Amino acid sequence: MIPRLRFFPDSASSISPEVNFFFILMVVLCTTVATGIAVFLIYSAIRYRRKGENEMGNQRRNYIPAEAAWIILPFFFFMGMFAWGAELYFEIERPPDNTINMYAVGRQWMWKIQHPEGQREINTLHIPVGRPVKLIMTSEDVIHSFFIPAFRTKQDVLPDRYETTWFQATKPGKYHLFCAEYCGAKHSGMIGWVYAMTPSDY
Ligand SMILES: [Cu+2]
Repeated sequence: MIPRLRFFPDSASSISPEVNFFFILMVVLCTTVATGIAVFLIYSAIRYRRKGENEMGNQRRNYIPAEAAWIILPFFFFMGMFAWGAELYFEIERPPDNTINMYAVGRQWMWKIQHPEGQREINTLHIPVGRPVKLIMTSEDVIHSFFIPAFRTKQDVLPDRYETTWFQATKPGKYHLFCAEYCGAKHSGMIGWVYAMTPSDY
């Protein structure tokens, strides 16, 4: 049987639907504009090609409406995308006030997690669904990156400083946790699981 082709990882956090939507919009908009330019370029090259030895170019200068249109329209489209992207970025970067704070330390080659109640775990992270969780992270050695694709969250983790990230799981399940910054020989083994649990199980 052919496995079903999947374009997106699971979508399981409060921000992931908007990130998906924004991503699709960017792809559609950029593909449309790039295709439009390519088609117009090819059409013009054929339509206005030099047809004989003696043919001289006939330049039309300063056709203001067309020039204004291709400056102003894309400007508003792309500024709109920028504004939306910035708004989404702030939402992703700024944790809400009522987070559960946990600690994560990256080292070659594992993730060490500590819960506020003191429990520790390695390469696994258990969180309750429906509550925002903030991770306060650092690294013991080199740069790592804490990446949970299903939550659409990725944060570089640096030695000698603290980084934070936050997420709120919306669906119970088991999700991949990766290190997304090449950090040495066993970088590919620096993986784990996030268990999003119903509050009663948690
Ligand atoms: Cu790493």
